[in-house]
Amino acid sequence: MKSLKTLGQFIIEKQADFPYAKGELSRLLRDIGIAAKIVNREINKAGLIDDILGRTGDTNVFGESQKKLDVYADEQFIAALKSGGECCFVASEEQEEGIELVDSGISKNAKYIVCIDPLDGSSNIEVNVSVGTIFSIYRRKSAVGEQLTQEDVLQCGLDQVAAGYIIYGSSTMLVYTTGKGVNGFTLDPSIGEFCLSHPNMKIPETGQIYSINEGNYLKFPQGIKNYIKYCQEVDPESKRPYTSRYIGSMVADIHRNLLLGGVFIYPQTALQPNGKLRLMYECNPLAFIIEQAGGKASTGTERILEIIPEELHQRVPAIIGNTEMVDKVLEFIANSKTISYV
Ligand code: AHM
Ligand code: MG
Repeated sequence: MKSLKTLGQFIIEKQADFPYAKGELSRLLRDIGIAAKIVNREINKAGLIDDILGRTGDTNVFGESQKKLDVYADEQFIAALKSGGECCFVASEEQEEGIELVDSGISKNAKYIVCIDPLDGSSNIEVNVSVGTIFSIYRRKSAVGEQLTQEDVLQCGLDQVAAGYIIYGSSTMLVYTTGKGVNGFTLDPSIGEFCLSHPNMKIPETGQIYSINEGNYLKFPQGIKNYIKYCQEVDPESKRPYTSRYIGSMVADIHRNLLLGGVFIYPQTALQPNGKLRLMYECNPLAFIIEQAGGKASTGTERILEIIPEELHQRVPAIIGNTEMVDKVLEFIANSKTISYV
């Protein structure tokens, strides 16, 4: 019988792969894993507790109403990063301004910056459908002791030293990369540990799943409309029509496509010229993971990981999946000549 390898054991074993001070990034990843378990516990009992489930009445920086679990997850991850002492700055989807932690005693020598969406897919919480946490880790560019700068906070996706997601689904999984492949860990609730279940994850080279909110069809650019029609055509040789699968939780949609092959698309629309999804804590970390698994991530015109961010909550269109399918979408976009929405 094979022995279980826990996330903690795996991180320590892989420390040698880290380019910088090894123990610090390990501790940071471990802290995120612990907060994930706490959040998972609350999500699992969400339907039971009126006080936890439901709206707080507050709105987040985008004017969207926040559910209590969003707020809870935000608090848990920030508290874990604060008390862990390895993170000097955290940017969260739920906070308009990033939070500097350098002054909080234990973090005064911290070298890492974390961008996090504490609970993504929040419209799915109340209906018992998978939600996720997405995180991205950078190393500060300025020296410890100096004032943090824009260059520390707004780094491009290629500078990520690690990224990951937690999917709170039929089982809870943590999937992460430090730039040397992707590994997935499933939470074993009986021992309360994430255990290595999906070593060296690779996205299949071909896929037959497309994931897009087709309700917005009329507002999509022509190239995306044409691609959707292509997916629906009957062509046994290319196994079309493809299957449409859209959960509305980006983590869950990307996770499924990572395992089965597929493309996730959230394009710009007539109403949202930059799409809906955020670069720093949604698209960049998932792009890093999918590229590390052998796939591709583009806005339609550029590689997501190469974008130089201008602001923390920047939005970008996203086309993420196995390379063959992403390339096909890009071909349709390039051939549609205009970005016309008609
Ligand atoms: P959120 O951060 O408010 O939860 O929004 C992000 C989510 C993604 O997980 C998902 O892919 C997308 O919004 C779904 O949006 P839509 O309902 O417009 O299809
Ligand atoms: Mg989100």
